[in-house]
Amino acid sequence: MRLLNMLAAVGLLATVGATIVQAEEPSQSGSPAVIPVAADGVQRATVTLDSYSYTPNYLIVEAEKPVELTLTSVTTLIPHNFIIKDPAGSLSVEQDVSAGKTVTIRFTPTQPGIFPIYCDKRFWPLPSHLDKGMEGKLEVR
Ligand SMILES: [Cu+2]
Repeated sequence: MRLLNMLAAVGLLATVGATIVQAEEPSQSGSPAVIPVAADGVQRATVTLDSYSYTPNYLIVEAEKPVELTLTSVTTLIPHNFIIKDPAGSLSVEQDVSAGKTVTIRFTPTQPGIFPIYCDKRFWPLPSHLDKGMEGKLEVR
C-alpha cells in the first residue's frame, strides 16, 4: 500500500513536471482538451494511442467545422483502432492504427452531443480493449 502511494506520488510529480516544462503539450488523459480552430478553419489535434488508452481522451470540438486528428500509436506490438459512433447516425468514424504507426483522419461533426470513442480490438478470449479502459469522448458543441 505504501509502495502504491509512493508510485502514485511519483506519477503525480512527473505529470506536474511535464506540464511545467512543456506547457503546449496536449491535455493529460482525463482532462478535456478543447481543440483550437486553426486559421484555415480546421480543428487539429494529436491523439496518442497506447495499451490501453487515448491521450487526451476527452476532445471538445465545434459542430460544422472539419476535425483533423493525427492518431499516433506508441505501442510496439498491439494494434488498436479509433472508433466514434453516434447511435443516431450523424457521425461514424472507424480507423485502424497499427503498432507504432501514425494515421490522420478527417471528419466534420454536424450534431452537437457527446459521443463515445473506443477501441474494439480484442484478442479472444481476453477482454476487449474497451473493457480494459480504452475509451474516450468526443464532445461536439
Ligand atoms: Cu486497442
